[in-house]
Amino acid sequence: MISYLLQRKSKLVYFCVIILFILGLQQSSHTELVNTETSSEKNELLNYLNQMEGKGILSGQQELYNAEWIKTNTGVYPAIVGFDLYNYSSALKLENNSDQIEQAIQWHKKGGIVTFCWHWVAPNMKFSVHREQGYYSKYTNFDIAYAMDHHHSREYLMLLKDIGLIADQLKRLQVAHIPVLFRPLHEAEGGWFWWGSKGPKPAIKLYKLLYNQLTYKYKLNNLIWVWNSSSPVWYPGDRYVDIISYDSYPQAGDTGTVESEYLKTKILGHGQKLVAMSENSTIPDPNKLNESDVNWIWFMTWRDNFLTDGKYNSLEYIRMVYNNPYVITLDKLPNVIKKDH
Ligand SMILES: *[C@@H]1O[C@H](CO)[C@@H](O)[C@H](O)[C@H]1NC(C)=O
Ligand SMILES: *[C@@H]1O[C@H](CO)[C@@H](O)[C@H](O)[C@H]1NC(C)=O
Ligand SMILES: *[C@@H]1O[C@H](CO)[C@@H](O)[C@H](O)[C@H]1NC(C)=O
Ligand SMILES: CC(=O)N[C@H]1CO[C@H](CO)[C@@H](O)[C@@H]1O
Repeated sequence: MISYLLQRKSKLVYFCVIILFILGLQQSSHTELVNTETSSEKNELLNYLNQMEGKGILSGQQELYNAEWIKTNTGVYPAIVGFDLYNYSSALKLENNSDQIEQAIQWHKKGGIVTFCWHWVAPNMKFSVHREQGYYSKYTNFDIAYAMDHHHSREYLMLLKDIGLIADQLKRLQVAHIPVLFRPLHEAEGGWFWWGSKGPKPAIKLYKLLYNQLTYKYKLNNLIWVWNSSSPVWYPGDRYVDIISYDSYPQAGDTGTVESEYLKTKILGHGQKLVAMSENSTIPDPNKLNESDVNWIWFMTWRDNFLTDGKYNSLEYIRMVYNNPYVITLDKLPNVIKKDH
């Protein structure tokens, strides 16, 4: 009998712990800054995102010209525009022939939020016909595991050099007081990009190298670090990540809230990290999001056909989304983000 009671009791305790955990998830969702020496712009943006959790979803679109398409077709701009450091990869030998930084500055002057990913062309890509797609594992023999285990190797030094080039570019944004939602080494766990091709260990090592170099060597304090994986084995750790994101490519036209991935991602950050849908084909229905406890902080539709082909998102649906009260568009961003510098 006593043991029966004890059993009952321990079940009750167990139950309470779970409830407390769930409550904790809802109450304490508050992203601590991973890097303490941060710019005030970064703090303000992160504070704003924390405030908005569960109250709305920020709209995002990859590429400024696609954001212009949204303005033309819906009457409003998205809150976030996504850019790519791709063309600054040293292997492309473009000698700074990219205007993504200029475009980002222009977007910030309009009051918008900036996010960057980096389709990092493997630094040893030379005269291959596939050089321009040298971020795919299948087009490069760059061995990230070897590089990360041999700090005197040519490969490792190449990585350091590329990180330096990127730092120069990101520094231009820091000088212009622009906080950046920075999402490097995205989709690592897919394995289709070279930084993920040798499994989680070297990918995490590279992510930490990137973090430490940009933060401590190059003193960048305007980056909000966004990690793209909901898998625990790929997670670099709370100290290196501000926001966790999931890239969602559902069946065309599936407007669900993607709840299970949301929960997985939320638990990975111990309930403490904001969760974003960093790439998105079909946009989740804001009305369903408002009714649910699925609090993606932003969505970002990938470029061109994902936005405009009418299959992933019909024009009528895009108009509904962008004019929905739950969706934060550029005109709804507070003045604190829209500072003129
Ligand atoms: C990279 O540069 C090429 C050539 O200038 C341009 O067509 C392309 O849009 C650029 N891509 C990105 C992501 O900046
Ligand atoms: C590329 O841009 C960086 C940062 O603005 C600059 O330091 C560097 O000299 C440029 N390189 C060339 C070849 O123009
Ligand atoms: C969310 O739904 C509630 C209940 O239907 C509604 O009152 C509220 O206006 C909605 N909020 C937004 C921001 O859409
Ligand atoms: C975490 C996370 O979201 N990881 C995702 C990153 O993107 C790839 C490709 O979309 C997904 O497969 C991962 O699950």
